[in-house]
Amino acid sequence: MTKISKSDIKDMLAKAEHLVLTVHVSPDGDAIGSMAALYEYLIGQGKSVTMVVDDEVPSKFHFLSVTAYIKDVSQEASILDGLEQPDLVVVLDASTRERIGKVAAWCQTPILNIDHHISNSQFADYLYLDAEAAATGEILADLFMTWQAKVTPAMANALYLAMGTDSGFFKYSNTTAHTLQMGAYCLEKGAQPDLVSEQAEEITVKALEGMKEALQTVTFHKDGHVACMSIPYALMEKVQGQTDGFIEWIRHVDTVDIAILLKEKEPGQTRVSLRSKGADVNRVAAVFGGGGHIRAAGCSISLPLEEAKKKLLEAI
Ligand SMILES: [Mn+2]
Repeated sequence: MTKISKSDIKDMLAKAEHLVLTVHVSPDGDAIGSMAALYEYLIGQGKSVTMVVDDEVPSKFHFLSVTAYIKDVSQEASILDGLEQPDLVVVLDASTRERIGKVAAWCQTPILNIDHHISNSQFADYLYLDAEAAATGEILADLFMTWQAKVTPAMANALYLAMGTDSGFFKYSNTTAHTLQMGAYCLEKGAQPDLVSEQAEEITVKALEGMKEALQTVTFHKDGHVACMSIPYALMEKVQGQTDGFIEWIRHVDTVDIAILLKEKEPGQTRVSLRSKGADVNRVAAVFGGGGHIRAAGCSISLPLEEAKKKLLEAI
C-alpha cells in the first residue's frame, strides 16, 4: 500500500485509459454522488469509464442522470465476467475490500482508494485517505478545485449530495469550515441545494408506514443515554430497505448519546448502524469487525436481532 498525494491522483487518472469506478454495497449519497462526479470528470478527459456496484442504486439518486450508466452486478454477476480488467480501479468511500462486495473478487488491477473513513483498512494499492473530510465528495470537490477542473452543474449537484448525505446537510460534528467551503464551491458551480435535499430525503408512503412500526420498537438503556430501534426481518420486507433517517428520530432525543439502529437483513444476520453525539462508536463497531467514524459507524453481527442487540449493549 502506497499513500499518495493529490497530484499523484491527477497523474494516475491521467495515465489510465480505461477505468472502473466502484463504491461500497448499500450505496449512500456520498458513494453515488462521488462516483457520479468522478465519472463525469473522467469522461470529460476522454477516458473510457465503467461504473459498477454490487447493489441496486436507490431511486432517490436517479435525479443524477449518469446513475443510469451504473451497472448493478448484484442481480447479474455475469456483467463482471464480461468486463475487461481496466488500467485502474477507483474505489470510492469504501474502507475495506469486503465493502465492495463481488467486485473485489473480480478485480485483478491496481486499486486507487479515495476515502474518509478513519477505520480504513489500507487494502488498496494506492490510498488517498482524509479522515478529516466529512465525505468522500468533500475530498473530490477539493481535488477538482485544486486542479481547476471543469465542474458542470450536474457534477456540482452530485458532490453537494455526497457532502449533504454524510454531514446531515452540514449539521453533524464532521462539518468543518472546509466542508462548508466545498459546499459553497458546489453552489458556485451550479448545485441546487433545494433540489438535492428534496431528492435525498424523499421517502415513500410505504417507508413512512414502516417507520410508524419501527418507532414502536424503540427502547432506552443506560439511563436513557443509549437508544435502540429494531427492524426485524418481517418489517425489513415492509420498508423495502428504506430506513434512511430512521436513526435520526432516536438520535435527537435529549438524553441520548448513542443511537443504534438494528436491521435484520436476513434471518440471523443483523446490520447495525451507530450514531453518537460524543461517544466513540467506531470503537464499538470495531468490537464486531465493523468501523466507520468516531460518531457514525456500522457493523454486521451474525446473530438474530435480539441476540445481536444484547451483545451490542454489553460492548458499550
Ligand atoms: Mn462517506
